[in-house]
Amino acid sequence: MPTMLLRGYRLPSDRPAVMGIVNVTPDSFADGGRYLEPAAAIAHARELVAEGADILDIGAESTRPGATPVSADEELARLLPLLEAVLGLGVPVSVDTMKPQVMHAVAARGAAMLNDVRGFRDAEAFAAAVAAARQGVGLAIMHMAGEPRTMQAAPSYADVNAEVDAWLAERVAAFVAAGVAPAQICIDPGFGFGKNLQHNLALLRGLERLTRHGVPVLAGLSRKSMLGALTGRSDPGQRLAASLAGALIAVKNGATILRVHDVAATRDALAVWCATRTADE
Ligand code: HH2
Repeated sequence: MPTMLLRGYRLPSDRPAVMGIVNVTPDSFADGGRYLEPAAAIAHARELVAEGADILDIGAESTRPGATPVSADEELARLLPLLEAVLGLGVPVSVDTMKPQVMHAVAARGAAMLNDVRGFRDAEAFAAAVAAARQGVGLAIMHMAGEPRTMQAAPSYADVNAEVDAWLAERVAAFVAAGVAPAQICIDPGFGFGKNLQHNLALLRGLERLTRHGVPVLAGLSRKSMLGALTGRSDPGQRLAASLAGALIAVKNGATILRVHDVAATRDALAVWCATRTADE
């Protein structure tokens, strides 16, 4: 299993890694407002680590369609106290941000990974990511068609798997050409980001294609609306069973990092999966 080196940390290579989500936002789709107070967010992060998170992903700006944009100053005001508090929990900390200014600031303060849903597609974000990678920071490159506010308007692809694959391959090649080690990179097809249900299902079915780039594949399906559409559950909090099913399908199809809200349940599901797979899987 390809693994990642993140500022002195190494993700497990004998089982898929679990990335626990901590959102300090008023409006995230699944947990908006729950952990806006720093103390609540810190307590939640501790809980996720105790449940077996291998990495934490902290975010201060919701990416859901129609979410209110946040200034870099506001984003940092939410992130920095949390980052400082969770750096001592013994797991690498990823920061989910689209802003170069935030990338520079959190890398300087010890973040071990930058996770950009825009895939560092602008020159400034790319430069910030390369500079951070020189300090050992890992990069999660996600595919998103368009921009968060409008991405779900009318997503359209001739061949979603081929297009997402080609886009991610180009991003990996650009980072490697800029001197970033493949062990510091993971790629993510971006479930729900500029994709309709059929696109999401095609990507999940065809995930293995992305493993050919030799870097870990990260999958974020947890509580997403595609699972609501499949189960008829409009409340994201009611999508645990669907999330676990999605996580295991992603793992079976090659994902080695799972971005999830429900760490303990995901670790349990993975324990069963790991115990029953054959040596060549
Ligand atoms: N999904 C969300 C946010 N960031 N990053 C990666 N790499 N992959 C994902 O699938 C992904 C992501 C959306 O989930 P969440 O953080 O729970 O919601 P919101 O963006 O509303 O805060």
